Amino acid sequence: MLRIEAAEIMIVRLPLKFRFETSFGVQTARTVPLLVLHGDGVQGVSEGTMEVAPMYREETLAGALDLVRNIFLPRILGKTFANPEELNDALGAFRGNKMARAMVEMAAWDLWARMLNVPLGTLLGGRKTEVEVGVSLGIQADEAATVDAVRRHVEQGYRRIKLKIKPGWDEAPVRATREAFPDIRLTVDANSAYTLADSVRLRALDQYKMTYIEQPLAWDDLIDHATLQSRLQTPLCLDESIASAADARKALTIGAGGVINLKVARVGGLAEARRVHDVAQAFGAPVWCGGMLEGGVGRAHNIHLSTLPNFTLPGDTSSASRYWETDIINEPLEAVDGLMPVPQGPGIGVTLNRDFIESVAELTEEHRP
Ligand code: OSB
Ligand code: MG
Repeated sequence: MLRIEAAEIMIVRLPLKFRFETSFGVQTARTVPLLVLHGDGVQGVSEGTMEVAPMYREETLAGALDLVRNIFLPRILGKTFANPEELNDALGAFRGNKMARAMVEMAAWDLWARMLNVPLGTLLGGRKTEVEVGVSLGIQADEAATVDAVRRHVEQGYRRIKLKIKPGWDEAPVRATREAFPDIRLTVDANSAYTLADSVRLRALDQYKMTYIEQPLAWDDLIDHATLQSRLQTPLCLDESIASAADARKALTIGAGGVINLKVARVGGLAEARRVHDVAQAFGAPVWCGGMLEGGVGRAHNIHLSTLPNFTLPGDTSSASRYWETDIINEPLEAVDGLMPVPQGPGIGVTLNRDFIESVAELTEEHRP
């Protein structure tokens, strides 16, 4: 049984080691919300991926924390559930707000796996002991800087290079990268910066033999992506537009893309992520695990999810040391030759670095029934 005795919310601000520019803005730090659920002498932990401002999708950190504190936690504190799915049902049948909900659900899964004394990936049905990973590289100053950044990461063994693009900065970095590295697995991510009116520009990318083009069109669109896909040879990969297994089914039914970037929080938690994984598998569409510049807790969750069988393309879960001088967990999460070891031990297999968290926390709260 899953008994929820108490909860903690913590917020830490972590400076990024690199400047991360995408079509929607520049990030130099992350504000990381953490949720710890306590029960029967065990603790389960999760990390929120919503940002302070709604640039990627519509959720905000403030809105999500308000929901977690005032709606979700009161429904589970002091209560007992048969499993994480039953706990998720108790959160209520609300609209949207998947990232807020995922925070609670993911902590419950970690707690559950620790109570059962099994790795989270195993509990979800995954088998791998290491997962293939690539990197997501932000927009660089020019072609030379792009090729330099690509070279550094290819040399480290990353299995796929993803370049962020935007209108006016698309074919140039792709061409330069392809010329320097004819054989690497290459992709681009536009984070919704284009419209159907850009079809011809996007078609120019077909010649660079990329594995996929990620989320070229609007964050909430499927229909235009299907139209665009009919005009391109390169498969489209959907990120922002997939918020549920139903979205995945609809997208794959209408041919809005051939690949799904699966982010747990975006779809509302691990159980729904597994359903997205299963739908894609039924359609013969590969999935890979996306990243949101997570700290060690979110990163560990991502690695465990990636052990499921239809994660057949390298994910974005690159080494923690790329991002942070000091992480929020005690264990290193480092890829070797593009393979990220799955942390063993119960649950997500990592532990909070409480001393570090306390030293940089902007907020810590305890909630009891
Ligand atoms: O679109 O995949 C994305 C980061 C923040 C928001 C959206 C995205 C990303 C990344 C970074 O691409 C992936 C990572 O290294 O965690
Ligand atoms: Mg993306």
